[in-house]
Amino acid sequence: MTVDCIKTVCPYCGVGCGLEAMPTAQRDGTPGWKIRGDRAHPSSQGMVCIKGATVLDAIHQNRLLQPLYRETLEQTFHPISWDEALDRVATSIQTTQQVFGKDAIAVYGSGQFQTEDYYVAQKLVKGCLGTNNFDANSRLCMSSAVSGYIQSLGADGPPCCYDDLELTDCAFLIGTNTAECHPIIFNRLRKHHKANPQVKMIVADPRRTPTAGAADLHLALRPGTDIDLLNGIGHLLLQWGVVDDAFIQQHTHGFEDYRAVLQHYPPDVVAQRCGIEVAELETAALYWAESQATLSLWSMGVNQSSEGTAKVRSLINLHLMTGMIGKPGAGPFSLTGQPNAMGGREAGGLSHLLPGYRSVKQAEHRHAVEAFWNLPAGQISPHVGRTIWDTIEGLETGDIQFLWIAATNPVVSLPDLERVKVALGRSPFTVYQDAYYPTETSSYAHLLLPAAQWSEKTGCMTNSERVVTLSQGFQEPLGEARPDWEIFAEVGRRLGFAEHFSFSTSADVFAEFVQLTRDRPCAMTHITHERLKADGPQQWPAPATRSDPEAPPSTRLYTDHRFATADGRANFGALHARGLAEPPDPDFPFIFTNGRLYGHWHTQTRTGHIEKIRQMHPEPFLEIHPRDAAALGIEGGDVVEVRSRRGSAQFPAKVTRGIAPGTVFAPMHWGFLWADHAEVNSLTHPIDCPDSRQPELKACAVQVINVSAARAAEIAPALHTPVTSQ
Ligand SMILES: Nc1nc2c(c(=O)[nH]1)N[C@H]1C(S)=C(S)[C@@H](COP(=O)(O)OP(=O)(O)OC[C@H]3O[C@@H](n4cnc5c(=O)[nH]c(N)nc54)[C@H](O)[C@@H]3O)O[C@H]1N2
Ligand SMILES: Nc1nc2c(c(=O)[nH]1)N[C@H]1C(S)=C(S)[C@@H](COP(=O)(O)OP(=O)(O)OC[C@H]3O[C@@H](n4cnc5c(=O)[nH]c(N)nc54)[C@H](O)[C@@H]3O)O[C@H]1N2
Ligand code: SF4
Ligand SMILES: [Mo]
Repeated sequence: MTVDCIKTVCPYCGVGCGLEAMPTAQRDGTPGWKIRGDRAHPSSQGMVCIKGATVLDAIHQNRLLQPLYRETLEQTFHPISWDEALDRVATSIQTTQQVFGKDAIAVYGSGQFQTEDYYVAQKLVKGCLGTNNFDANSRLCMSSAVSGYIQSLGADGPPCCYDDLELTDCAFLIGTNTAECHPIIFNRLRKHHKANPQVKMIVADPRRTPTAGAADLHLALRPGTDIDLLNGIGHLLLQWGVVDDAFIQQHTHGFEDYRAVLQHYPPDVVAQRCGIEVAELETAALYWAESQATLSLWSMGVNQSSEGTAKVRSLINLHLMTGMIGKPGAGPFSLTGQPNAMGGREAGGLSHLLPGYRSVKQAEHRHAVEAFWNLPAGQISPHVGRTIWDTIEGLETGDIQFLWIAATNPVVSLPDLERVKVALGRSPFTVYQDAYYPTETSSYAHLLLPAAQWSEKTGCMTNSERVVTLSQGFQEPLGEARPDWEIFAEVGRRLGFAEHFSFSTSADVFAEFVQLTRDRPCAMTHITHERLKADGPQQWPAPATRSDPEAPPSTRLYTDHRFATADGRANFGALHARGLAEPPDPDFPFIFTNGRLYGHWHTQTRTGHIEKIRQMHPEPFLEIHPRDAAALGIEGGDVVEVRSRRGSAQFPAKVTRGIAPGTVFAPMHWGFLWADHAEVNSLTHPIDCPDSRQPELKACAVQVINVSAARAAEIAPALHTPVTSQ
């Protein structure tokens, strides 16, 4: 029998490239699979980067194959049956509820869930268990974009599409290293830029990244000065009269207050605060002024900030002032980090959200969802649940007694790691559901549940341009691994909610979920697994499902300039720059920032096992400007110690003009399983944006110490060959 190729989607970044799995015979004759880009996929048109191309290489290594349990963290794990594992989870939830109350339970999920996993978890936690303590790692990633869109435009949802990459005449990239982190989006933009010399590309990033290297103008701003920069551009546009008066009058609120704020951002003040030249600022404003269609792209340099929401809104302000939204080639476009952080937002996967872009704070939203779930009125709590950092604090105080972590590795990715480790060490019961073992987080868990992963389960993922693709499974889960949604549903059944979790396939789950999107901004009632298989990827919102049949097509949002607010007008934000939560000072004189490398994915559970990628990025490093290096007597390759008020880490120095003086950078990928003492998050702090509650992972104040040659040998970060589990 011949097996056709199976269409699926890349499980790494939010570009959401289409992949095809092709059956093939391996060298020893056994059947296997190989991966290639799906030319028919509208978002990626057959392209893939190194991560997508090598994804199959890491699926079989270091997997968690069966449930493992231990009474205390000091003990070693022993295998238990699924039946016993699920009973333990259900019993522990019941006991916790009875003794400590509903809100003593917390669940921490991930933008690497499929939409079905997210949805079943929301129904279980926010519906059946009656606590909103479900948060996801998107809190560390996209939550500032979510709150910025909601406050400015009335609803979440990136308004642009990837075709805009080829239609823009000015691409403004701020706080995003698109070339390394969203490579296929960057490829599309770069081709357009190269073919059309009049098209401008501006990159605002403290580092000279490969993205910045391709730009016409690189604004190497000081970390945390984005609002100064954006208001500085606004000031000049206003001064030059580059303002769409008709758009502002008919479609917005709050321009006068914004105009008043802009008066405080004259070029000389802004340039000085940002650490750039006045001429550079003027050039950036000029490119905006000359453009008929400006497209802004942003990611973590903007979102991961104690003023993340204000940064997002300040960027959207520029688009509202110039009317650059809802038209081809223009608009504010957040690049989603994880492959399904978008689906997570649709399914309500943060502690203040409910499915269908609803909010736990709105009574009519709660009632609609309670009724749909066939739960008593008042079952969903009106209180915003704990963010993941609130949960860490809850472990410290004893308010959280049961913690369930899935598809994320917080013992690498949360800020202030030493504090996180101590808090997790105190957790009475931690369940950890992951595909791999060991990970840094498995060291802090009592019960490990083996999760089936990409290629072994079928479900939906939504990419940055609102395109939903079916990620089809094509091989059996390894060992006893099970899909996340099935595990949540099974626990729900054991807790007495048999009828609520009677799904037999993920297609059933999806069919139920999409009903909750009816007439919502993320309307996708027309999408089913069947349709995705037959017709390929689908974008939302879909006109066919709207009550208004005259509704414009869904490729771009707000083409009619009616925004998702009560009166249809967008809101300017009158926002001043506050700067970093922990600015440098004489004791901690450097700003430490951090980020990603092209080949590695986060905490390396997959990419750390791929030889080609390991060779590409053999070790962690600290980028430091030659001026700072000279002052400290540091030469390339010297081991330096970086200390913050919370912890320290050591890295070989990489002396480079690619980083702004006064700022140092290290990659985030090396947790304690991969190198000794090179964890960036031992340095970072958890202070967050008051609106989005997203922590300022991108900046903290540090000292940089040149470790003498003698000590260097002693403390050089020993690289680990990954431990093989089974
Ligand atoms: N290769 C690879 N690709 C990935 C991922 C991965 O792990 N590896 N992860 C995915 C995920 S989940 C995400 S969220 C995205 C992240 O994608 P990006 O946001 O592009 O990645 P980062 O490297 O974290 O940060 C981007 C840039 O922000 C800059 N920056 C730091 N502070 C500031 C500031 O104050 N202002 C400005 N303007 N810039 C600043 C940094 O110098 C850095 O170059 O990537 C996705 N894609
Ligand atoms: N300092 C600093 N810290 C950061 C960031 C930063 O820029 N700087 N970025 C933040 C951001 S934007 C993000 S998104 C996070 C990412 O941080 P994490 O989410 O902690 O990183 P990952 O390595 O992607 O972890 C995903 C886990 O899910 C597992 N997994 C894969 N597929 C499945 C599946 O189908 N089911 C289950 N159950 N498990 C699966 C993998 O084995 C892995 O352990 O890091 C955040 N932390
Ligand atoms: S760009 Fe992102 S989605 Fe596309 S292949 Fe690379 S990692 Fe996968
Ligand atoms: Mo992310």
